[in-house]
Amino acid sequence: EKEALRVCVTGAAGSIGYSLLFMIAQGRMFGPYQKVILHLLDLPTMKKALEGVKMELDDGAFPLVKDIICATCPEAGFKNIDVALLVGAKPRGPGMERKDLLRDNGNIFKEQGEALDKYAKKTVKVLAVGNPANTNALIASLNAPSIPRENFTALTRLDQNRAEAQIAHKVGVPVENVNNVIIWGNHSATQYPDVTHATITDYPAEGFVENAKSTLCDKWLKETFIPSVQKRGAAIIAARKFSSAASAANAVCDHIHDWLVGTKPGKVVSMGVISDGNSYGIRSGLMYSFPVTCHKGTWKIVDGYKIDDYSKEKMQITEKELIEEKSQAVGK
Ligand code: NAX
Repeated sequence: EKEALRVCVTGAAGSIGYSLLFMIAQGRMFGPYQKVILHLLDLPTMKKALEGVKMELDDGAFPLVKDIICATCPEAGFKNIDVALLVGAKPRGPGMERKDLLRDNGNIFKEQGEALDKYAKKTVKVLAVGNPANTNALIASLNAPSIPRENFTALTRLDQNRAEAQIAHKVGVPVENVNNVIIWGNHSATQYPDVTHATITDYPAEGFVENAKSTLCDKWLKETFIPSVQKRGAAIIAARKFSSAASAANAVCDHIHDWLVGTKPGKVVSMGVISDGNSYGIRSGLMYSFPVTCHKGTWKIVDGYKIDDYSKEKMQITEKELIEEKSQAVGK
């Protein structure tokens, strides 16, 4: 039997945590044979609520869950963990500016980076979900110098899933037939959802390629598709009065599954990863979302896509925002 993986979910008493923990327990993240020890981390004020979540997880009688640990400090939460899902963050309150959020959550991710450095396994795989996710991942990484920078990532898979679903609806194919839509840059309204390199397979009718081309016309892509992917989070809040939770948890499972297990041949996914300065002209040292392929816990940026002028401009707008966030967060 494989050894159980220790997986920490921060913000485990929050909305995303509530969906995510059950998906992990069901095997959605690591497959049907991999046992897990769940570390539930939240603030001390949420101690009681955490115990409630643990009670419900117990009541699921999940064969894959070997143990559940409730923690209200990063030491206990991160002790010896293999995977860190950094969901817990302060939500943006009324009247709060993006830079206030950056400061408050920056402090959380600094503290968590330091704690990962001290207590987690050196091979720990880290995913930042709490916003601003990209810069939070970067801050955590900078504060965990003994863990490879490649082990820190940010979630843009929800954006990719949203984009692929919208394309599938528009052209009328099952969603699994749409692949390789790329999310470039920041998980924010400046992100660039790019269909230039996407593929749509198994057209339902002859001549569908032509139909798809006219359906996915430039005007629709630029004026409807791109803004609606960029603002999908806000649309969910407007409709549900709460931010995306189950769809975010689902995307977290996709991200970690593909990273640890590997992407299928020919399949490209988007992840916020550290830029190396050699890819698509993006400045090095930013946590930028790129197209990647993964193999057993490693990722590689897919090189060689031809970038047109429109895409280049969009990729630079979101790069600029990440440079600004970085300079506010770490002063460089
Ligand atoms: P909730 O407010 O429901 O839950 C957050 C939980 O985090 C709370 O239980 C809180 O006590 C806890 N928390 C706060 N500070 C903590 C700390 N220092 N250590 C441990 N726990 C802490 O928010 P939820 O809806 O679950 O969303 C969580 C985060 O995900 C938010 O920052 C949100 O903006 C972000 N999102 C990111 C997405 C992405 O694609 N990257 C999409 C979904 C979501 O909007």
